[in-house]
Amino acid sequence: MPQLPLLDLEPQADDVVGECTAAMRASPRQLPCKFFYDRRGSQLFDRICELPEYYPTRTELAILHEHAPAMAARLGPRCLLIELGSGSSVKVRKLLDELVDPVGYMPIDISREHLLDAAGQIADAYPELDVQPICADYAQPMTLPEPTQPPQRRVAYFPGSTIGNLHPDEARRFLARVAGMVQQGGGLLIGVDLRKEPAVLEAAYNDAAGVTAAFNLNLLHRINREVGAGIDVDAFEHQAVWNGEASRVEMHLVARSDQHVALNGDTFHITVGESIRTECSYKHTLASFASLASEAFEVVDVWTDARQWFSVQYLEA
Ligand code: AVJ
Repeated sequence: MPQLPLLDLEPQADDVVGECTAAMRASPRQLPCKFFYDRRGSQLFDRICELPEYYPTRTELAILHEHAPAMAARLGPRCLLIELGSGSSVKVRKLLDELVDPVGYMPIDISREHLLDAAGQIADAYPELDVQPICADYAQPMTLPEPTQPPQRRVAYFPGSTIGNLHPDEARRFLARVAGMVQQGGGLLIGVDLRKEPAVLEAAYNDAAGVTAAFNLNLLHRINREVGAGIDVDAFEHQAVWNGEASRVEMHLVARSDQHVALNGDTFHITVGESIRTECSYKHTLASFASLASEAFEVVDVWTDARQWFSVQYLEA
């Protein structure tokens, strides 16, 4: 495997205790969903993606599979592709297979080991491609390095509908930052989950096999493991509800009995039936997303599946 030139922007390690304590003080009580993904949580998430009820991953992959040539044509020749939160760099391959003379691929991920591993595999599979891994938190502002060859256009790639985890004002700020990153005339290829029947949505976040429940409860296990919080995890129950007014699926952990959660010197009293909100997953319509993005980007192409359950969209800055 070739040695890749890692650009290490030394992302700050997450302050799990501090952030969780602060979030628990909020009303309604909440915990940050980014903390789902420790080793165990990431394994559970991989299993979620395989569940029959969890349609987003397979639907997005099918859209990519069918429309990668059209997407590549839209991105044009000699583009620089910047992936935000590249993980194992699996979805990008369909695109790389179709792109014409891309000048580079910059995967950005917070997990150094995962990043180097995935970037090495991409470099092996695409020997002509200039691969520049960047270890950074893509949610934080950063200055990107210049690619070795001048690109025709910079395009950020943000699959997986991760944008759904951002509240609308956070999403607008995020999109504005991405627009700055790709510069005028640059683009964003983004996976956006769409609004659909509540029963379908609730099943996707409350599967029969209980994998999503385990994923949700793992957040409490993680806090116990990392800070010795002594939370009685069995006293909480997974719940996923569609909030139509806010257009989001919410995941909660509901107390089965009165609980005291000690964190960082604070004690939180949770009464039976009360809940801690652990995730919001916003579902957009094509119109609502275009309007959410409109300060930073114009939607120029949308690819969806036959049921219009998921979309991959090309936005221009
Ligand atoms: C990773 C944000 C796309 O919201 O569908 C899956 C995370 N949570 N099941 C989503 C998740 C519960 C997922 N995203």
